[in-house]
Amino acid sequence: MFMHRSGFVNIIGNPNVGKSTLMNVLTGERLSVVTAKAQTTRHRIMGIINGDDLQIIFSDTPGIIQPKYGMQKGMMDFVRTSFTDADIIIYVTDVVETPAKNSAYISKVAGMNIPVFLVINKIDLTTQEKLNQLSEVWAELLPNARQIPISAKERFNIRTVLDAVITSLPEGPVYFPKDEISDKTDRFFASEILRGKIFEYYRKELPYCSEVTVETYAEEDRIIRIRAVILIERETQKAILIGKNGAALKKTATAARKEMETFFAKKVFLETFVKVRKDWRNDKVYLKSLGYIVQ
Ligand SMILES: Nc1nc2c(ncn2[C@@H]2O[C@H](COP(=O)(O)OP(=O)(O)OP(=O)(O)O)[C@@H](O)[C@H]2O)c(=O)[nH]1
Ligand SMILES: [Mg+2]
Repeated sequence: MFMHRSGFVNIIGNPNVGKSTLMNVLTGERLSVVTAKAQTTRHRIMGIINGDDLQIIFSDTPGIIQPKYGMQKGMMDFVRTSFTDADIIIYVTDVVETPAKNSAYISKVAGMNIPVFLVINKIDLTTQEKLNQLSEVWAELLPNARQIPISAKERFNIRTVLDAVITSLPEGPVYFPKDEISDKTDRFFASEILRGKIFEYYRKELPYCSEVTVETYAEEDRIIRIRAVILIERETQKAILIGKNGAALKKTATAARKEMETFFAKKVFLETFVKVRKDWRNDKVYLKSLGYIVQ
């Protein structure tokens, strides 16, 4: 008899350990923005692998933090739901962070009744001896988890993660149409690409005070016309964002447009506008329209 297997494989862990990099290499798509800065990912982003007899729905999630703003509370709600609807958990750590950093969440993972894979990432940065020591510490913290050391950046051992997931995948329905690779829209990906460039090109708190919304996304035969608004908290940040004679924003927008053209495989016309909204990260109306408060 034909059996279809499917499930939600939720990728959880502290900021900056490489969750988004891992989801991108597992799915072979650049669905999630990766930057050197912590707290890059703000939403739950699904990346789907489809086969005739299986559907794996990975979820990339924001790094676990103590929320200070309404926006961060929303981010942690995405993490919480990812705990409750998971069929399989991939808990990501790396060779840089202190293992017991997040004891509340780690005991939560330890007590779960589903397969848990502890992925130790960035092994390109360590030695076998140090990795062995780290592995022993984790074996005490998460005794039921299968450990898989990887380097997401160098694509080392990714196949092992995928095989482990496929082996543990339960019997289940087709959750998404088989031609879909994510739950997110093109509009979302466009806004994320621009936000990623802001994370890359600006320093200090500016990236954290900014958000991007795509107000127009019009796909024509040969070109996609995108109008994006960058939301920022203060006038002083607006000046930095735009730069002298608009040079800084121009550089950022050009890099974003090029990445959009690769992502959508089409020419893109990108217009950007900057809007100052004091304390938007605590503004319920904004947070709702930006998808941080889900009802
Ligand atoms: N050396 C090394 N760096 C890596 C590896 N995987 C990811 N990185 C880097 O680690 C940084 C963070 O990667 P992300 O994938 O954005 O991490 P994340 O866990 O999604 O971070 P948040 O979204 O902020 O929670 C980036 O600079 C990556 O290039 C790896 O295997 N080795
Ligand atoms: Mg991320």
